[in-house]
Amino acid sequence: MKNLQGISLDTVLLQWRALRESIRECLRVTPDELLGWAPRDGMRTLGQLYVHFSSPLDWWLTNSFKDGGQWIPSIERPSDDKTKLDNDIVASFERMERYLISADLTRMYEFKGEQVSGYWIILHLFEHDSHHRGQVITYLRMNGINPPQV
Ligand code: NI
Repeated sequence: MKNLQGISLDTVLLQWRALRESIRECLRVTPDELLGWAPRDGMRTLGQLYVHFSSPLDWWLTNSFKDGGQWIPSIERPSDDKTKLDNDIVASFERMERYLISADLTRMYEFKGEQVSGYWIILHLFEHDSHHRGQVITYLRMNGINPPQV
């Protein structure tokens, strides 16, 4: 089986950075009045979805990678302020990049009772961003807003 660790971290970060820029573009075309909108009760609002791009990265960095930084739970972050949402999306990714530059991704970490590698975590977080960007795009289209091209 091919060893995926042969993919350089630079390649992963290049793709991930582009994904994050696309998420920021979604935020730019989101009207302020839609930040509190959700398709139905019990689902995250659009604003809460944008919070959900920064809080999980901070969670992993604080609790698993233990980079010494802070994690603020989603519920304590404002979801109605586009400038703050954008700043947090950028800051959480820059924090991840700073950590990854010197990280040993072959190291194993505990997650839900299992051992996972740093590579697994990065792939998981990339997939998480991609999944929720799709959700944001669906929300935007349901409101007649054209999302950026992927
Ligand atoms: Ni999620």
